[in-house]
Amino acid sequence: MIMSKKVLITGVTGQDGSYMADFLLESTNYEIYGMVRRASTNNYHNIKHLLNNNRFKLMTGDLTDSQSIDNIVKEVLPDYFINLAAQSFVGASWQIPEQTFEIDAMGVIRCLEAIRKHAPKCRFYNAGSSEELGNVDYSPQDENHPLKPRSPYGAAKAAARHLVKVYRESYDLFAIQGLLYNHESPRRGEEFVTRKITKAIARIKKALDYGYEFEPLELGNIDAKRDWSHAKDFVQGIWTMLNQSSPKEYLLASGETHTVREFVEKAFLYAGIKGRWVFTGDLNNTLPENEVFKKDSGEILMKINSVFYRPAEVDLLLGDSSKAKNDLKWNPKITFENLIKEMVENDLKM
Ligand code: NAP
Ligand code: G4F
Repeated sequence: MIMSKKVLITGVTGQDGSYMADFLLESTNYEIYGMVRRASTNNYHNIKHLLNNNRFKLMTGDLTDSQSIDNIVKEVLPDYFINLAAQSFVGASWQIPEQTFEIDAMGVIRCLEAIRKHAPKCRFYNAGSSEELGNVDYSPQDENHPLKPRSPYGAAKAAARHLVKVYRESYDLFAIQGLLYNHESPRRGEEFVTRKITKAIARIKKALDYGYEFEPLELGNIDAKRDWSHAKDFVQGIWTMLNQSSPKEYLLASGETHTVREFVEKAFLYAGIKGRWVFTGDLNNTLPENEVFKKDSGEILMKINSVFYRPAEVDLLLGDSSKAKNDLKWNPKITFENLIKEMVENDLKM
């Protein structure tokens, strides 16, 4: 009897993990093992549609607990181990730097050790980030750009990149860390800027439609530039990376960069709300915190709150994914505009 292959996905309750599970259940006949950590309240909203699928099984483990990772790998003996779990919010990584490093760097050692001991033929993917490049030297960035992180999160992911390489070279493991730029979707966590914007727009739209007062959306640095894509396109890229003949690492990005400001304008427009940028108060006062986005009728839609500024910022991200496109035939389909439309429409429906 031919045994079905087994894929272990950590971070399955998150954005990428849940799309990866969807994609593999649809496009393969493999058994999918999703690792979840114990939580006091239910956080299965991204995977509730999978819970009755008999090829989808949940395993309890935690990247901070080596015994649990070891046990899961020993029991499942996966053919693929896709590590998407992380403390993934850059902003929080200054408040919880130790926990961020514990999960995002030490957690990767725990995965690699378990694979080395129990499943050395398993193909391992670790989720790398454009945050590792940080204060960039040139644009667009490519796979050769030096690691220059600006946050505890970026530093932890950079450490993980070195660890993956060390284990690959020391033990001949198929272990890679992709270099992925920002990717979003209706399943994006609510504190990340794109989803924070689309959630707030849905709230504001309702208030405008019913004629009641509302609090504006509050953001930090709206001039930061990001290279945004759709998470669905990226999980396919990750899977292609894992199925090459040899373990090579690739950069996935859209090749376009946009400011947070642009995202705000377009997202409001897609919700049917027209706004414009205005400085409030004294005419000479062009400090960022004095700029607002408002309707001609006077309602303030968005204002700056310095609480959301970071101790150090990555000002510009723009990736060149031509290697992935040429070698892997990776072909992302969802445009920046369609990504925003989908996110706005989803939040308006909720
Ligand atoms: P996400 O939605 O925040 O999901 C993170 C997942 O990690 C959640 O399922 C979370 O579980 C789990 N997790 C957190 N700490 C854990 C621990 N100690 N043990 C086990 N599981 C834990 O993140 P995402 O956007 O899908 O990103 C997936 C991966 O790609 C992350 O590693 C992220 O750093 C990286 N990345 C993301 C982007 C992007 O733009 N989205 C770009 C580059 C790299 P709970 O539900 O229990 O919290
Ligand atoms: O949406 P963000 O929090 O994403 P960030 O920091 O770029 O990190 C995301 O992408 C990385 C890949 O580059 C991933 F590795 C990481 O896991 C995560 O998925 O912030 C985007 C930009 C930043 O410049 C931030 O300063 O938006 C700016 N921003 C302005 N106001 C804000 C806000 N970000 C958040 N979250 N909230 C604000 O109010």
